Amino acid sequence: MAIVLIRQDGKTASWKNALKAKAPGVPIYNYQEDHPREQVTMAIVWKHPQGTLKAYPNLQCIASFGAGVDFIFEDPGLPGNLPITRVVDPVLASDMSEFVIAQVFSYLKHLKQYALDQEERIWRPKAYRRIADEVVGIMGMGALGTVLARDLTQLGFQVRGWATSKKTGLATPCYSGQEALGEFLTPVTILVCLLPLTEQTRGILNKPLFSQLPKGAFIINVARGGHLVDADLLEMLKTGQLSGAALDVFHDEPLPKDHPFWDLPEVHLTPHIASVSDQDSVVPQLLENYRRLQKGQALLNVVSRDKGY
Ligand code: OXD
Repeated sequence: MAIVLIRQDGKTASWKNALKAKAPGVPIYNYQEDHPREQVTMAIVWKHPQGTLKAYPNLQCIASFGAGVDFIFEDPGLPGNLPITRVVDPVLASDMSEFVIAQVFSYLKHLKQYALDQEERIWRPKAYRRIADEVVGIMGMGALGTVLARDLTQLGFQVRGWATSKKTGLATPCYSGQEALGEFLTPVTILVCLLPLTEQTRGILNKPLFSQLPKGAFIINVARGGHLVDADLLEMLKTGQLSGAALDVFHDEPLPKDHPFWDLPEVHLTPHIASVSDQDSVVPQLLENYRRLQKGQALLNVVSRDKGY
């Protein structure tokens, strides 16, 4: 039994070292080195080149290095019926919450605008906005969304959630399904997308949805670029239906140099860094699943192939 690591972002060596440090006896390979493919039972992947998984005849599990698994389901060469696992990690959730809260405050307190004004030596106070007046709507009330909802509520924001399917036992009011989307959106001044990317949610951040928000609402997308219809956002910013957006994820990453988002002061761009898997926290759960696989035990954090997350 062995593990192969498949990612193309130059971080394989540090992940391999971190895994090896905790499990010195486990054979762990970078997919680009010479290795006995028939020994590999677990592939840990992040945006792997499509088709690479087919080279492992004895694979028993595919694990994502992160919370998202959309790129795994997009691989036409995905071997059928193997369990797919994702990372569910309190550090990933609290990092995400911190990042979104930073964007919320930056928007509310006009910090980007003041930074731009400073460059031009312009003294231009803007209308003050208070936490208590803001309704934050969180689309996606899973492991990340529920932590964000809790933290924003503690800060005094009015918070509501929306999920594609019914959720029970949440501390935050949560709307579910297409039929409740309008009611959910009506008072939302700041909309955060934390949904998994599936066929159901692709392109969900579109003109019909934006039109149901109050005029001047702000969008934060920290989920996937595929949720957003870029042209619709551009149009809604132009008409003033939306006052701005904080975008951490894009259809193509890095965002192409000629994309119109780069030139808009009301768009706050970050390079997919909202929350990044922390090795200290994630390595133990990846190895725990490898051990479970060896013992034939049920794996942790298995995703549903039907739902796509
Ligand atoms: C993830 C991500 O899915 O970083 O973990 O986007």
